[in-house]
Amino acid sequence: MLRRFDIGRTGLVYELTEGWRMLPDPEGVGKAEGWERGLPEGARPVAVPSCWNLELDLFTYTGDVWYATEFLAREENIRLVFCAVNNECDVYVDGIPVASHYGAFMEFGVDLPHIGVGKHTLVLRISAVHNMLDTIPLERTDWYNYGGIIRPVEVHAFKTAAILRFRVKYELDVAAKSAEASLECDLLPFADGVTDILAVTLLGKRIEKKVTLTGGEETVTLPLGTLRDLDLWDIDRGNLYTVEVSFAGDTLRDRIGFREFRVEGRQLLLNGRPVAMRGVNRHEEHPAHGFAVPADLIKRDLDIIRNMGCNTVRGSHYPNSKLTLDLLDEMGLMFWEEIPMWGFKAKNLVNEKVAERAVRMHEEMITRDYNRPSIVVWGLENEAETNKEEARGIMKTMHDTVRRLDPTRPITFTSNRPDGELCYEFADIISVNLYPAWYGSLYSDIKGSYDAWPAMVERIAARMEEFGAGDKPLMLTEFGGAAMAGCVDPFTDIRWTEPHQVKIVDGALKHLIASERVVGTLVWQYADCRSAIETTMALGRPRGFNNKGILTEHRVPKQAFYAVRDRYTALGRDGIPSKFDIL
Ligand code: ADA
Repeated sequence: MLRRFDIGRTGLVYELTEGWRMLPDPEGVGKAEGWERGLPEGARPVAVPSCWNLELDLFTYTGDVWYATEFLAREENIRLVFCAVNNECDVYVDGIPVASHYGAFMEFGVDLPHIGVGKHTLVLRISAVHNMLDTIPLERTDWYNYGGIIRPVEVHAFKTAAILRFRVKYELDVAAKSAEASLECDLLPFADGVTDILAVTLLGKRIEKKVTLTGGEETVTLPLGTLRDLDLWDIDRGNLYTVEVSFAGDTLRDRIGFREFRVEGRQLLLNGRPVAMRGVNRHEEHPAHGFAVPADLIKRDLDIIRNMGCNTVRGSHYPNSKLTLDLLDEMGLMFWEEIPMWGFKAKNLVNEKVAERAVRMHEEMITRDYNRPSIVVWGLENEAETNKEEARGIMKTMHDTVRRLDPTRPITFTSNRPDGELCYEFADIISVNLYPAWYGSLYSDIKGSYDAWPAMVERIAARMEEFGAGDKPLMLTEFGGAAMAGCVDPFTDIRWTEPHQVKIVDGALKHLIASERVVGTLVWQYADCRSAIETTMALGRPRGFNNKGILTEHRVPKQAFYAVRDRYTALGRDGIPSKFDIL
């Protein structure tokens, strides 16, 4: 299944799932031996999408792996869309290098003009080697970086031009339920001087403009006028509208939703009403599938999350699949999207390659997802050394990039060093991750107690004031503790037991929900996930897993799940506690 709706392409579009073979290349001989023209004996059949670290002999392998298959071009011009490849890859078509791409979780397209109708070979060299200097993510993360073609490969076919994508931009008048809208469309001609009518259909209206394309890719803007009688997108109300664009024999559809999400003083407003983000952090991962999580499991995750009373999901720590976003849009769940920049130190933050890669990742993420009503905030990074002067340069660059590409959505990043934070000015919403009663090193003077939160919030708020961010909204975006499923001990304060996890998570929610200063709580984490080997060694991760899930990796609830569900479902769907709520 490509999407949850028909994207309407006139030319053939299909997912390239058949005929794949793969071959690890630990010695790096593939290029010298000409594997780009076809894989030698020994290549094994493989399903795509998939993760090679789930093959038993490749459980910890990160080096080069080659993949090959054939595709059928039913038109003269083809665009291959790689929904995500982890991490670095070279793409060869009919033995010729056509593209290279860096960065997992990011979609990229490869245009093959005039490739000609018929069968063609496709070969990829993929490497999932990460380091501790300039890769995003670094080698050390708290998730497992499964290598492979982790999301589908799509084949799109065109006659004379391609509608690559479009963005619908609008100014919403919430009270009047109307919007002043325009469309920005990226077009790619496959011949010189393609002239045709660019036509947009939305809400029964058809708007046209004559367009002539002379060179390469071009962005065309079209005013859509005032759109009236809109059913707004909102929490639990996935009101979506289909936009259809056609040009030069190609058609493309996307869905949009109209909503206003903004920051006003210390509050978050959705369609003019104060809301609090209540949710979980979710890795798009499963031990049997790695990152190639199947559609039914994604749907199940989101059903569980909504039934738990959440109105928000944080896509920690990377852009999620298009299918996940389709479902979030439909279900009326708010989403936080970020790039996989995790735990960067000062020396990484001043590295030029890191800055260049981070900017490109933000561009790719926003290019793919601009139209998504469910995405309400962009996250710049997670837990970097933003208390050091060295962080300010890259944080400003990333902030300015995101703001330029999307002036409408608030920007945030997560800080785990609120005492000395130097980058609050690059966030519209202040997001803090803290693990009292679990790690306990930060704020150690008030550590250990499950009731430390009111004092901690006061202290964070005081520091925000001091750093000029006193009037910004504050969210607690990670807190929690680990439990081994089924581990129950009569002495409930013992680490790794389920009751101990309940005390930590429930204790946090009790205080944070009651705090007028805090407008968001995101529990770490939705489900247990496999961790990186380096983190397992450094931080102690029994089973090699991050066990802070309130469900197991197989989505079996732990006791903490019920505690979170009770806290969240007691709130209205806007997440705001009633004044009469008693702790
Ligand atoms: C951090 C990080 C998470 C996870 C968590 C933990 O806050 O952002 O990805 O590693 O700590 O479990 O320690």
